[in-house]
Amino acid sequence: MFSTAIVRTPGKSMINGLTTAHLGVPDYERALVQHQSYIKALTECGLNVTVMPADEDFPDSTFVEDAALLTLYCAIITNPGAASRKGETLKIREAVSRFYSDIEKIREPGSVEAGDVLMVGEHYYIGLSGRTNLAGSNQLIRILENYGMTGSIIELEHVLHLKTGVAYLEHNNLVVSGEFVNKREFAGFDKIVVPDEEAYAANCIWVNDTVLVPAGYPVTARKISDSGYSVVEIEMTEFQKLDGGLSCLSLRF
Ligand code: CIR
Repeated sequence: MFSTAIVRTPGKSMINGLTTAHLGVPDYERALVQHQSYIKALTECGLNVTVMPADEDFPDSTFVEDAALLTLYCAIITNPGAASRKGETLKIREAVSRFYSDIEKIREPGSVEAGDVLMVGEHYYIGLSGRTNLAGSNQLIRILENYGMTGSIIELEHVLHLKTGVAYLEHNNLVVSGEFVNKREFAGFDKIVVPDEEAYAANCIWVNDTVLVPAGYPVTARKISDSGYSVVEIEMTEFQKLDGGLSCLSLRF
C-alpha cells in the first residue's frame, strides 16, 4: 500500500516541454485543472500528497517520476538522460529528504529516468531507452542489490520510457501494449492487453487497489475494471501533448 505522494505543479514554461507527440501546445490553464483532479484522485485513494511549487526553469519538471526512484528502503535520485531535465533533481532531492534518510544517486556517465523503472514487489525492471543508458542501469542494479532488492534490464524498441507501455497493477497483473505484449521477460504475468488504438492508456497507475486510467480509453478501462479494480478516469490531454502519462506526474511510496 502507498501512503504518500509527491507531485509538482506544472509551470507556464510547460509549453516548452520536450515532446514527440504532435498533438499541439498544452493549454496551461487546462493543465492546472487536470493536475488538480489528479491530486484529488490520489487523495481519495488515501495518500498524503506533497505538492511542490512550479519550477519555471524546468519545463518538464511536473513529470516528477523521472527524477527519483523511491523504494521501501532508500531513495535513488536519478540522472535524467535529457539534458534539459538534469537540473530537476536538486529540488526533488530536497523534497524526498523529508521522507528518506538513505538517499543514493545515479552518476555520470550513467543516466536513468525513473519512467523507465517498473517496480514489481522488490524487483525492478529497467528499460534501456534514449534516456536510460547501460551505465545508469548497472549503477541502479548495484544500488538496489546493496539494499537487498534486485533489478534487470529490458531493451526498449519504440516507446519513450518503459512505463509508457507497461504498468503493474499488483496481484501479478500487468497492463501491456505494443512491444510489451509478447516480451519474453514478462511471460509469467497475467496480462491485460491494451489495444493499439488505446496505447496511451497503458500508462495507468495502481494506487491501493484503485487504478487511475486516462479518460477516453473505454476498452482499457473496462478490461481493468473486469479484472476486479475500481477505475478512476482522469483527463490527461494536456500532459499527453508532452508525452507524459499518469505515472509521470507523481512519486508514490
Ligand atoms: C519528457 O520528454 O521528458 C517529458 N516531456 C515527458 C516525460 C514523461 N515521463 C514519463 O514517461 N515518466
